[in-house]
Amino acid sequence: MSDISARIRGEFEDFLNARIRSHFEAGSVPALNAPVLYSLESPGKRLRPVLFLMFAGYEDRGEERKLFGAAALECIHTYSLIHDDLPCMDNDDLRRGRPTCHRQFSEWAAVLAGDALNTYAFELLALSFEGRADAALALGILARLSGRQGMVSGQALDLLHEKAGTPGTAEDLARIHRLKTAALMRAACELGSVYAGGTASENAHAAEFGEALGILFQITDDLLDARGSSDAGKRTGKDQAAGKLTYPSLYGIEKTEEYAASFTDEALRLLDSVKLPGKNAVQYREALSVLTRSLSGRSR
Ligand code: GRG
Repeated sequence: MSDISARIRGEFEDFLNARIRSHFEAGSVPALNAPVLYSLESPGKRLRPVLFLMFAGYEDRGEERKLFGAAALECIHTYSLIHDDLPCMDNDDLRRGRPTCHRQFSEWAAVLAGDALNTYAFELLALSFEGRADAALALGILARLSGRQGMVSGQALDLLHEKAGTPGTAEDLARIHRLKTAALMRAACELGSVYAGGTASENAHAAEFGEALGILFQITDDLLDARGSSDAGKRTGKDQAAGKLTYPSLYGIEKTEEYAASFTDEALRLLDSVKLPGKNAVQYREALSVLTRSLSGRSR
């Protein structure tokens, strides 16, 4: 991680642990606060908020509205992890190196924590864009890409193949990756660009880069699981045991590595055409290039 990514991540983390904690607690009930904050504050890479902030031209801690927007993305991501870990889905005991939400609390608490985070994300995005003419555009992007035109549909297709044992094709796999994982990364970059007042074409370029990065991210996640080399605080070798449709299961490890290399090139090519606003633009472009190239070789 580059210095500037680490700085943004640290500042976002502080915002989450102080401002978001007190904001959430102020309007909620203790039964919900505990599982929500346990999951939200557990150590994640904060990739989606960092992407949003870079595309929004984030400069410093004083920019609370940008940080609210970034937190909206982390809330959607955290809800998806909580629900994905439930016994009826992936049935995981460990997440981010800690017991999963339903293990630490209960299934009902985990379902409700996910529900609360899902809706809270829209509350935060509304705060972020309050008073702006493009607020409805922003809310619509997050709703679509986290829902029926993105993550939830991707999860449904993924589980259909896994649970029903329906054999999947290369097209099915590409679609699942694009919807389940890449859609939220797309939303992060696109919403950042919208926040910065990007034109329709600038927003589209940001979205395309985010999607390519997300696809690359999922392929490398599958590779880590297949190689059993993840230290990401979760079990590995799980995909194969569950009969999941993944790049390694469809193409084998070597071919998957070739795909990862070509998606890296594709994401870097798309990065050349994005507009990054603000005084940190040059550093952000370099940081995004480092991030893209490091995904193929990552260990977490
Ligand atoms: C339950 C509606 C619903 C959706 C679940 C995102 C997702 C969809 C499931 C998670 C399954 C999974 C492990 C997907 C791989 C890609 C991914 C999102 C990994 C986790 O993201 P990281 O590595 O996590 O950014 P951290 O913990 O760093 O935030």
